[in-house]
Amino acid sequence: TSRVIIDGQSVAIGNAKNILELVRRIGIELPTFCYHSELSVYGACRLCLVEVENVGLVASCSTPPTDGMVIRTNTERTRRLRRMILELLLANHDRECPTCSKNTTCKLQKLAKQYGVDEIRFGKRDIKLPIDHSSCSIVKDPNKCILCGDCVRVCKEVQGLGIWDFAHRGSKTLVTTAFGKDLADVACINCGQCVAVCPTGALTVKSEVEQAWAAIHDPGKTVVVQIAPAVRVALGEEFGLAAGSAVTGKIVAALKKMGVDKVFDTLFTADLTTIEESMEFLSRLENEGRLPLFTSCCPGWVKYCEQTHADMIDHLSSCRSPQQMFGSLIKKHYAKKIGKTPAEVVCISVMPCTAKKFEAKRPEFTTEGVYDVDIVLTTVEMAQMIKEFGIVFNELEPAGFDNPLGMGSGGALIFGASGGVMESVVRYIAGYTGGHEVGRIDFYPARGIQGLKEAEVAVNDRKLKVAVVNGINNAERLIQRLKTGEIMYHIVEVMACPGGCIGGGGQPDINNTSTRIQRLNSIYQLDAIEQVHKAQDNVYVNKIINEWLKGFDTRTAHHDLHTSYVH
Ligand code: HC1
Ligand code: SF4
Repeated sequence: TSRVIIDGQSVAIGNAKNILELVRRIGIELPTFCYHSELSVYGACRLCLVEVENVGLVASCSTPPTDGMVIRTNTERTRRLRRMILELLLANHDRECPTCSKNTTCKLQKLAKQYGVDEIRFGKRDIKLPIDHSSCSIVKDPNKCILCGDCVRVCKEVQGLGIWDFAHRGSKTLVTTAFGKDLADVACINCGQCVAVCPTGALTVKSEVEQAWAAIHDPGKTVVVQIAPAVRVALGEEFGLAAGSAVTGKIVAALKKMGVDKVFDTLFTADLTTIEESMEFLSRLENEGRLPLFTSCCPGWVKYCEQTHADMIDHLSSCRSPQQMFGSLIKKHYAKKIGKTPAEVVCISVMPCTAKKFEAKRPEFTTEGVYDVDIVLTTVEMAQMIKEFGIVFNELEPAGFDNPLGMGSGGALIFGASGGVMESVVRYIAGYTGGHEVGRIDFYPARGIQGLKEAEVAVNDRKLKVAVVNGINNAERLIQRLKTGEIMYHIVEVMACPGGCIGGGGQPDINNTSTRIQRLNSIYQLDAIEQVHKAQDNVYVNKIINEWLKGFDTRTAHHDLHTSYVH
């Protein structure tokens, strides 16, 4: 077998694509801004350079290993050059670290410290480019961009959108949108994947923390919070817990300490979504309606479908997402029950997602002139508030959700992972059409972080073909095959983020496949121990729908739980 020698140690090349992978294998972490194992190799930042005997300095990320290579990772020259690169980047950088939202999580800051860069010998940049605040989800500060191109590649390669690209040359080079338009005016679906890979404060999530504190501190407001499925298996990482640690009860306890009035669960309306979407599917199936049915929970996917495949909008389920069904129930019904107007109740959601901020601001999701969901906090923003309040999170005693919207099935919980909506619908349909108790249904073909999953499921005498995709690039490929007639499905679940909501742009570090897998496994473990397995077994959902909406399939239910799309 072919081998190389790295720092005196012999290493088999195996299937390594580049030297960097081999260096990692021997337990050495080389610095890099632009290398992500799941994206194409760009080789621009040069920080990962190593010395190869008889060759000289090479970027380890873009150099394939060859038999007999003798490599040194740390030499006088690599050290000097790495520090120089960092110094030059800092010289051209807006050095506002203490007030930057990436302070302490910025990679440039971290590496400057790690490599002992304590002085910058070059002048300070004097130009200040305008900051783009136009998007509901993302803030772009070009003054902090180091041109690593990570955002360019993730948007192109994972989402197939290509919102970002390099413009101009030399010292004027910028990463920007087409024609330098505001982010709100381009086809960005707000998924936040570019924010997640950005090593500095150039791309950040638009924070709604201030609005949340203002609502909590306003005695005239009743503050109601919903917590999304994927948040509970990720937030703990912000407090040093292992990836996938389930911290549901601690999040509820923290919110209660902060003084919010009610803590409810998005799982409640995820069950409602399963029921509504399954009924919609069965009706389309019986009445030869538009199939495949596309799921509509993911606002990034919905925006993509609207802007790119207007001819396929009729395939989208008319169901509002669980977040928006929740907001609708709160503003249209719960407020009245507690004797308040919709404006007096502030609905906050805690989501793993940056696109949910955009979804909440869609004009159709309002009641009596106020938004159904007023504030959307990401998992990271929630953690920030817990830290700011001084709550010792890891020592919190878990607390339970409030009623009546605090209860959800295992089927609702798995919404947080790619394939979960599909599995939940399958659980419903199999139970519903069978007409008798069917017990637990574990639909394994829908599980896992793969970009495309396909399966067949037998319901009564029919075979249903289903597909699950995550990543818009994968969705686009599937749509092309649907359009040519090469494939046919009955239901297609689409989530924009790799792995589904567990890998959402609002979660703590998602640049790591094993983290995503751990969160996903944790979701299914929680589902396995959940007593209530299927949406239809959630008695609270049945009770509320009958009391508040006068039953399923009524005019009120249709009006409050469904939506229409922009052609
Ligand atoms: Fe998701 Fe959903 S599962 S979209 O992935 O349908 O954000 O977690 O809350 O709305 O339930 C996100 C997660 C979330 C909705 C639900
Ligand atoms: Fe692309 Fe998503 Fe970033 Fe928008 S948020 S620019 S769609 S990666």
